Amino acid sequence: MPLTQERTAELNGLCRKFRVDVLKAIHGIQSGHPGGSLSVCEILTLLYQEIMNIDAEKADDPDRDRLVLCKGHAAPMLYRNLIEKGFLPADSMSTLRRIDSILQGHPSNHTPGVEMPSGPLGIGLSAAQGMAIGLKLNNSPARVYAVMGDGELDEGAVWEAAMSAPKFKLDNLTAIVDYNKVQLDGTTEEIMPIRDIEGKWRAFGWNVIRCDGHDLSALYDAFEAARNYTEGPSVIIADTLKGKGVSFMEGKAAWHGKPVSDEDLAKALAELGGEN
Ligand SMILES: Cc1ncc(C[n+]2csc(CCOP(=O)(O)OP(=O)(O)O)c2C)c(N)n1
Repeated sequence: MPLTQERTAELNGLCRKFRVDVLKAIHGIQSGHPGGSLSVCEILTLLYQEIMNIDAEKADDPDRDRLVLCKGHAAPMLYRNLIEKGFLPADSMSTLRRIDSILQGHPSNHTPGVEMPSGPLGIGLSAAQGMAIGLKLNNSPARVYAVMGDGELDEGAVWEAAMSAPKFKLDNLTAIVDYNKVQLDGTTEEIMPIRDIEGKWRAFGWNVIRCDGHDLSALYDAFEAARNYTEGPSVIIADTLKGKGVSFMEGKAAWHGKPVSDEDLAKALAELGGEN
């Protein structure tokens, strides 16, 4: 069943609200990563608010779905989603990156709902693969999602995991590449050209699905296609825009990790639909 128009509109509304809250939190502490948090918004929101089988009341359910945010610097968007699902207190966004806060700059396993600490790029897919193997050994129906950045694909360890997941026929594992074509201080083309991104994953034995990573219904169909593929792991190459939703941040490496000033916040909120 495709996503209904009504539900798509609700989820788009949540995405707008989450973008506002994430920018406010980054502005509040004057540090963090706006660009990659905004580009992964629809991917994380659709997974957490619609697709994944998770419940804060049964946080230890062995059959819960798991998500590894391999690009850990986008933690604010993860936290905002976990708040919405009831894993974290509603007012916790304002504690982002503060000493003793449960919301650190990168995901920590002290934070309810976080399945895997991350920050160092390149390790998340291996962790997700381990979870997927364990779940299969236990005959669990749970699925594992690994959300990566395209700059992260520069890391060799990604390709070790990419090579072994098809060997273990991990049809319960879906990798998503937030393909925004920008990394920390330049474009992916400048820093380390990925060239044929689809062909590379295919050559490693993955089922490759390509879609617009800001179009919720296209993303939903991509996740359905991944669920229906039973020969092995799937990867969704989601075309996105770094800084999506805020015109002066879009496509700009400068907004990878940059504090949001008072003026920036005011302009961004005006574009995103004003106050929350
Ligand atoms: C092993 C490792 N090397 C370097 C960094 C520093 N770093 C943080 S984010 C980033 C760029 C990541 O680019 P991408 O994966 O495309 O993220 P996105 O554009 O989606 O934010 C780098 C180099 C890191 N976190 N880990």
